[in-house]
Amino acid sequence: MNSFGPSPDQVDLSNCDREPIHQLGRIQSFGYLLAISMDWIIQHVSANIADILGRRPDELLGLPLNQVLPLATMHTVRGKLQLLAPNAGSERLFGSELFGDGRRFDAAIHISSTSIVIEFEEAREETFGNGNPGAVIKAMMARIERSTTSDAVFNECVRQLRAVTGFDRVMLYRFNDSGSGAVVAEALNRDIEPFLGLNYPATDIPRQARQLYLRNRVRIISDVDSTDVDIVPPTGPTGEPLDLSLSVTRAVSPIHVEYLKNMGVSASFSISIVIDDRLWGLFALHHYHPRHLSMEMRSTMELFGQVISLVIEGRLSKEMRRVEEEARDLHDRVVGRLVATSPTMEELIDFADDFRELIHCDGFAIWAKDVVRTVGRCPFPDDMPGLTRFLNRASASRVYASDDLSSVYPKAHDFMDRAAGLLAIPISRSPRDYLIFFRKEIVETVTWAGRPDEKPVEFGPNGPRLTPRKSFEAWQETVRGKSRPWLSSELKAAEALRVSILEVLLRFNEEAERQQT
Ligand code: BLA
Repeated sequence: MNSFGPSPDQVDLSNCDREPIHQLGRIQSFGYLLAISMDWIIQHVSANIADILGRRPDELLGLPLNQVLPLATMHTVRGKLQLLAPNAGSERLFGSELFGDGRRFDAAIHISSTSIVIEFEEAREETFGNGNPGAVIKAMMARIERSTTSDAVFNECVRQLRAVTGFDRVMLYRFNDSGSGAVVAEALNRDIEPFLGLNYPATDIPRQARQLYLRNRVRIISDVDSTDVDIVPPTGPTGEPLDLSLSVTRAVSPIHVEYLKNMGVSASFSISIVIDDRLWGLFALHHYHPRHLSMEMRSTMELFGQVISLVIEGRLSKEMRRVEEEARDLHDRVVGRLVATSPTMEELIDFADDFRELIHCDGFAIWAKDVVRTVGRCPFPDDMPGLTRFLNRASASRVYASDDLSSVYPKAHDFMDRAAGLLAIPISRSPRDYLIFFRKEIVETVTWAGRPDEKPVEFGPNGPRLTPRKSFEAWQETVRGKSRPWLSSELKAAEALRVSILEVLLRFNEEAERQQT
């Protein structure tokens, strides 16, 4: 490790989003790197460069590139550079005889600040089944497109990825709005423990790593036990280490290496799923032995990631439209029944099942004229007067929802074991009456996906936190006292219900008044 890599006393589990993982000054040992200035003078090389060029770093630094690469390769590199848009990843070359001596290499070329970075890997024969990269993607997509629901798409993706790459475990992580995430699909070797359903905190993939995975959409870590290769010299003319954000051979954060080692994983490959410029999720592939994928295979999987991002986006928006349509139909049916039955405020409780179909919850209550009626799991009746006084202050005649009630209404700690989140619909003017939907604590509703008899692992210098089981426990801490969030589609349904109920009740009240006069 050179002097710019983080030392264990600089980076720990509490500040890992400050680790400069794009400037570690090292690459993985399967790669070779040359960085040249805009006037084609060699500024940096990887310490292993002699293995392919036969000349040591000190013999190469400061030389013009055309004294190292044959003319034809110089032309090719220039051509690729013209195709590069700023900040737009790297241009690639596969299986080329770059040094004019019969050996074949893959290369990736990109611009990093004021340097041109060329990374080389020995070209390997990759098996693409019977076809070529295009045929692989076409066959994968043919199967995936047949899946009708988004869950079926997720499952087919992980199955296809496992078949094509041969990794032991393929997971799809989906991030939620708070940055934490869950394994929503998994395909694995029969004798390993499943992680399906596992939740983990946002910090497991720190902010700067997510930003990198947006810019550089695939990430290979081919052997956690191999020794990284230093880039020499460690800093450039500006005094900064080379920025490896767009590099395809970038060395891995020691914290993440330890995480993988604690899990017994030797190789990892991830593919970003980007929707609306946001990192929506990641395919994470694990192998229990070292495993490298050729640059061509990684590029093929990068294309798969781009195509599948569009497919998932399309499926999700179609499903969202369907959910909204169903909610509208259901709403119309419920309101139709309300109009037909003309219930009093107290009799609205007979519609509990209808309301709960519209907005899913664990408990439902109606607070009307200072009396509470409940169905399912709700706070105790004694808790209700205080809660409704809180709602009178908080809700300002609108729908009010919180998935973390005790943070805004501390007395909710008293009934957190029954209800951690609430959505309230005011249905009269003051003193207010409400329909209230309650949800229980998340921690109670999810469980660790793994087997309790999981073999203990030996922990590295950063301790036991860096395993999925301990991460899961850390995640549980972050969601203690919270309920499943109220989705924007549910808030919309609640607002529509509020307006309809007010209209219906108002109409009945007016008619009742008219009949009395
Ligand atoms: C990266 N962390 C990652 C990645 C995943 C996870 C999938 C992407 C890189 C890869 O594919 O290996 C997280 N992997 C998981 C989780 C499971 C899993 C949750 O298999 C559960 C089954 N990681 C931590 C903590 C820190 C951390 C506490 O858990 C920081 C202190 C850091 N994770 C970290 C860093 C990266 C990372 C720095 C980026 C690695 C890189 O690209 O260099």
